[in-house]
Amino acid sequence: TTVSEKKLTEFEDNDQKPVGFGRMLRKEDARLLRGRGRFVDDVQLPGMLHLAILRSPFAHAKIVSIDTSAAEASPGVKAVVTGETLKGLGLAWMPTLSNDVQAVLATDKVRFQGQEVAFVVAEDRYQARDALELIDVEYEVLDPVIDVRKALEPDAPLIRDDLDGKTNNHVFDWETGDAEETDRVFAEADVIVKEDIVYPRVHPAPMETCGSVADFDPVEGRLRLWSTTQAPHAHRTLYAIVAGLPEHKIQVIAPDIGGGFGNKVPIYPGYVHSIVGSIVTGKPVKWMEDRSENLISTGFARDYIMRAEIAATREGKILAIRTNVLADHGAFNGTAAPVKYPAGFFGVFTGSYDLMAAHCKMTAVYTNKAPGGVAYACSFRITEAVYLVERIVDCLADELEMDPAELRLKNFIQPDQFPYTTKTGWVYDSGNYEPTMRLAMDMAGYEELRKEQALKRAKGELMGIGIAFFTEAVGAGPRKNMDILGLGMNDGCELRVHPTGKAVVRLSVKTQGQGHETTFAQIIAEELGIPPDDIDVIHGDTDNTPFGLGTYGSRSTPVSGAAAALVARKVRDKAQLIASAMLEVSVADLDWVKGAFQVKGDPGRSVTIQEIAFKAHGAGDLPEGMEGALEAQICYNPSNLTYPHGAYICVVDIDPGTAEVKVRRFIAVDDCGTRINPMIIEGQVHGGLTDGVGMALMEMIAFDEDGNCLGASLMDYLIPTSLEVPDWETGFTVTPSPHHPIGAKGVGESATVGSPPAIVNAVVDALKPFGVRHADMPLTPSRVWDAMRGQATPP
Ligand code: MCN
Ligand code: CUN
Repeated sequence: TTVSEKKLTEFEDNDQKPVGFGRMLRKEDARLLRGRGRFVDDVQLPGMLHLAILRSPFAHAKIVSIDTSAAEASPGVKAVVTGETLKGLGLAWMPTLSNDVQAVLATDKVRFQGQEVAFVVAEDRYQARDALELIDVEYEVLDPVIDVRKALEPDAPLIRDDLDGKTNNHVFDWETGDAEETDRVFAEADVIVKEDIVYPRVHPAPMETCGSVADFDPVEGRLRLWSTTQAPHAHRTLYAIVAGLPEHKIQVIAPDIGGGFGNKVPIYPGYVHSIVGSIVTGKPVKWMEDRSENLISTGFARDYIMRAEIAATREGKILAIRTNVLADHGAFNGTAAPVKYPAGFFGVFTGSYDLMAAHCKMTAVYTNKAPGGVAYACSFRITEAVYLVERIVDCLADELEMDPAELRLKNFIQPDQFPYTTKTGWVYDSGNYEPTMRLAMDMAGYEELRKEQALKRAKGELMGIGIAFFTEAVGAGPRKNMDILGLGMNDGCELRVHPTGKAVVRLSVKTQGQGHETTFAQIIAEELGIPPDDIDVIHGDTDNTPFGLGTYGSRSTPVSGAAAALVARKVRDKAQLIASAMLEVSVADLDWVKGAFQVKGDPGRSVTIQEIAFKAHGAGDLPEGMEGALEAQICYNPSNLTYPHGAYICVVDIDPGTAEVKVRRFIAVDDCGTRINPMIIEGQVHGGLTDGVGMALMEMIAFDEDGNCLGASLMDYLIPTSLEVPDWETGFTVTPSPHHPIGAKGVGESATVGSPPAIVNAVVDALKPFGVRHADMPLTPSRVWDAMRGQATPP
């Protein structure tokens, strides 16, 4: 071994390795840190061709003609495919995850800048790109709909004239809560505060862009597709339905994924192009986006314009919240949310507070922008919901001249109220909010910070303290009311313990960096007492894993994590029968001590799980009626979502001369129930907090009035680096989920959900001396500068 490898090994050995839950270095890092990861772009197949996509330069334009002859004659080119070609195959349109349709390649017109118009397959990537330049498309430019507020005006250009009978840009109306009751409570309230709040369009921007390698074997009629997908099984089923290929002849492989953040949930035209390309050429075909393509054409996030109103008593008892939302869905409704939840889980906008009434009315519209909507660690739009409630609660605190921490503490749902049904019908499974809030305040030294702020204010210095408290609903979801395009949201899990006591567990979810290869081994280890290093986690390959809906909405732990624990318990039950035969005592006389069955009252007589595993496969008889082997499988349908919560406190300083915001401190206390691997949880939280700094201060996908995307590179779409973020201060409380077999709740998106309001609340708090009550993200120096001068920047 080299010196560095030796060092790494020593470090691993020094780290305590739990048999079960606890801190443990990630098993996958041995591969990823040594550069041995295998990503889609690492896939090289014999004779593989390369695909490049011609994209629309216009946001809205009629396609008059396309001339591909020069491109076809270009060196190395094997195929040029347009929408017309696909139309002939019935493949020009595909369903989206929201029961809309999206063009695989544009036929009639283009509807957003960056939309797919044609593709070229060539011997190498450069030849494919060069040939794109030779495709001659004649466009007739149309007026675009860019301002979402104008999308429903009677004279607005019609975007979706492909839809039968469509006469406007309306996508859906959605309502939740009780309008009448809410109006009644508002009418009787002492205090009403109203604010227009915009959550701008942002982009998940994973380090690895999207891509695929398709390999269609015409002899066997088999398709193998390596693709950047967070949901391999759901994708496979949709390919089967769309392309009419038999599902058992399709293998979707999601190899290592370089970050997903929701960007890799939808099915993109590019994946379909690579499949068509392979069928047409008879060769494997690789498609890999560049950064600009990823930023302009793949799933965006947020883009909600929200009017928030809150009603309260003079003493600060919050009575009701109502909101009106205008949602920009882009040119195709490509949102990936459970079918019955067109606005995702936005319905949890009542937050962590015990209200008398709540109501939301939402209108979603088409615009000439890229499709998407549910992405970027959003927990199905809980990002928007939490931002709304935590911002408007701060506005109320300002109106009442109350401390924002005190106002929150006064209105929390109390521990004895759980399970708590919100006024919008969500059943919060558990929670204990005050200790979490108090811990964050203690860690921050809240009283001291307020004193420091008062002193600074007296000197004209700008310091702000922002609080956000959130409750999330994660773990979609119960089959009774949650499905994606008719597929129930449950997860399978299979576990095999080999004769020597090593095990393999097969999951239907797929990690994109969350560390599943470690934490799922830890779940099995906790249940069976087999060391995590002896348990292999197989995932991301539809041929080798059970069906399930994949990783998003922080559902892996709530759903698949439960499946893993239960499948291990099934194995343990069988192991107990074998142990009783081995020890010649009845099953009831056995105690489980982690890793072994022991005769009650006689600890000297015991058999380990490894010994049982050998017996299960070994010579000699097993108990009457028992098959050999030690394995089990399960399909888990959760009875409810899990409801993690957290208290975040942010301290900012603003330079009065440049209006630059510096995040000085950030305290994050998370409660995700039982903690499987605290190190991984901290990593998830650190990442999500960094996302929050990006969204609150830097990130926005903006458009000019012609619909040109202004954030098409990482020079223009700013994402934070280690320089913009502080040393995160994390803490935790533990309120286990009562219905989850190990009491765990999801955490993968908590910090992205909770941090933007904490940061914005801190900035607005700093700007209080200027009479500022609200300012919209991203709080760039120019926006903060405008806010200081009493000018609102148009979104
Ligand atoms: N975990 C734990 N104890 C808990 C809860 C979770 O140890 N009580 C661990 C889990 O075992 C898992 C990780 O934390 O290793 C995240 O678990 P979970 O909250 O179940 O979320 P998922 O695994 O389903 O991940 C999805 C979530 C989403 S939806 C987005 S978006 C996001 C996020 O994860 N994308 C990520 N975090 C990301 N982190 C990385 N590195 N890359 C992404 O693309
Ligand atoms: Cu909303 S992003 Mo994650 O659920 O894949």
